[in-house]
Amino acid sequence: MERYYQPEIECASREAMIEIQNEKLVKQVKHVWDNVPYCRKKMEDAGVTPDDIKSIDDLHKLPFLSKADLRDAYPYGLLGTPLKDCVRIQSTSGTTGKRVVAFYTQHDVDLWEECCARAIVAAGGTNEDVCQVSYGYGLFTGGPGLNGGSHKVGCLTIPTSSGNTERQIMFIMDLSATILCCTPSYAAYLGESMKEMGLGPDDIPLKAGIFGAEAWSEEMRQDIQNTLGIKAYDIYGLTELSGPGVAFECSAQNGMHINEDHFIAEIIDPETGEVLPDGTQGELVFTSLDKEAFPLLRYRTRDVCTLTREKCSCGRTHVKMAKPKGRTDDMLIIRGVNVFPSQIETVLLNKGYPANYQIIVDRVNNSDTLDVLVEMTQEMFTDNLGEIAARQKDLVEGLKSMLGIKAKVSLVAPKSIARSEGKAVRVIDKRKI
Ligand code: DLL
Repeated sequence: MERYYQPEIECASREAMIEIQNEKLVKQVKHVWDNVPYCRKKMEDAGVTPDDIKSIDDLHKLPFLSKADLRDAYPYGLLGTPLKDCVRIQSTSGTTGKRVVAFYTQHDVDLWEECCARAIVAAGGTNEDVCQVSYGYGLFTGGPGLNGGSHKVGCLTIPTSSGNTERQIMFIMDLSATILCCTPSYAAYLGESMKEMGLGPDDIPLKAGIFGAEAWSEEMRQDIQNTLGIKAYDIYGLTELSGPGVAFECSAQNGMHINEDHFIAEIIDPETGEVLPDGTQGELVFTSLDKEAFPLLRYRTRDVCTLTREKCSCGRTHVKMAKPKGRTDDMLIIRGVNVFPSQIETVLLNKGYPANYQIIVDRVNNSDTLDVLVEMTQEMFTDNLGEIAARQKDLVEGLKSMLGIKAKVSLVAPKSIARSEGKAVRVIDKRKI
């Protein structure tokens, strides 16, 4: 039987949800206008005042907020409350530019943890579960978010944080962890390490995993599920909006319910900014409805995906987002063709390779090159050059039919590509160096 953390909200009728959103949006726009001069100026420039926003139908009138705005306003420019009312910050890694620092009041932390609790219950979690949180703790939101959610559900929480794989496995086995929370790439690595220790799916006490923070394919889900003997659920979020738990998967495992009582989602054309209908692929934009300290209106995530309102078998009514295909800024343009790393992953996993690969893009003689390093499994590993050549040819053909362009494939020895304990770095774009 499907269980919910907050059934009255998670299964609310569409009409009830629209009413909640209308009321919260009007209040939130006024909050931003009154307390965030940076955004008030943007609204004034766009010729909009809070009086123009009477319901969610007026959302499109508000200007977008982008990562560039967050950088401009760093560190305090988007604060919606006095600093003395804030109790926490979290921050992004800043690998693609200046760090984003997000602020939280206690109310904001509570909402965030509630969203994570919904995700844990949707994955079957109860107060009888032992939940191992192997996302990094610290400035990254993964550890703190799932930790808070796990407490709210009443699970026994094991805050291992990321890394130290042997210790992770020791805790899973000794304390009979039933739920594992970490990035999918780390889950795959834990699975690989357990297999090497002779542990099969039936020996591992885990029953569910809550994996997110990076794009992962359906094929990778199957792989992790089979190795660990669990159901693997996707979870999505970003620091700017709180962290994990903006959206999460249910028993249907085919898309993530967005916590619509806290976040309104829109899909836009990244070029024109036009709002696109459900089912159309575009850039995901979020409006946070009741965050106090960091209240973002129409924030452009740069994540590419689709939304659907089809009835879900789990009984939840919130809109679902498909697995993000990647980010508009992750999208590689190779010889004019758009390539998402997740498409490459799909080809590799479908052909029985592990999710250990590296994509190297370069420009040689004014032409883009795409090199894919693919790790062989121990069973495939051979010194028979003919066999390797045949495998490489098969992969080149598979990639050509998925991407429409030719890639060079190199098969490499098992364990030769560095494993990640957090978000995996799959792409090296030398054109940018
Ligand atoms: O990654 C929050 C998080 C932690 C989500 C743990 C899930 C689990 P940031 O570091 O700010 O926050 O990175 C946010 O990561 O815009 C997406 O591009 C990507 N991302 C997050 N979850 C998913 C997912 C956390 N399930 C950025 N699938 C987002 C694909 C994801 N991409």
